[in-house]
Amino acid sequence: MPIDPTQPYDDANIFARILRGELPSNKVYEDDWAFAFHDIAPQAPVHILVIPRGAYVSWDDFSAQASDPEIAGLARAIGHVAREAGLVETGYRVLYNVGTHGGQEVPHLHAHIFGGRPLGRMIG
Ligand code: IU
Repeated sequence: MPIDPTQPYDDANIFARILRGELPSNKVYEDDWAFAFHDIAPQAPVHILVIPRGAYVSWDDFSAQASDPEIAGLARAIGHVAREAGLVETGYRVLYNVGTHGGQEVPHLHAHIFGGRPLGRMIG
């Protein structure tokens, strides 16, 4: 069920619980700004989610309210994870779903990294 991106941040959302270590995940990377793990239902041979440590519902509040170091930290983590996954030579896709029309289902900002096969013009 897609979320309303203007809803207040819910500290009990599943990715917040993964960040706090209350739920398991297949972690690939973490640093001061971001945490990355394999998507539980991969849509490509490589499908990794990268999330900020901060409490942001979507790209909307993150882009408006996050500090420059938080934004840079997430961007650098995405690039690092893609390089470590061996995706640079063949290329990859970074995608943020936002809100209802974007099909966002989990109300903690997450970047999808897709790779490992030709992705075509769009996913979704
Ligand atoms: P979306 O952008 O909110 O639509 O994507 C949510 C993603 O989170 C989706 O690809 C799910 O497979 C993935 N996911 C997950 O990896 N682990 C979970 O426990 C849940 C969703 I719930």
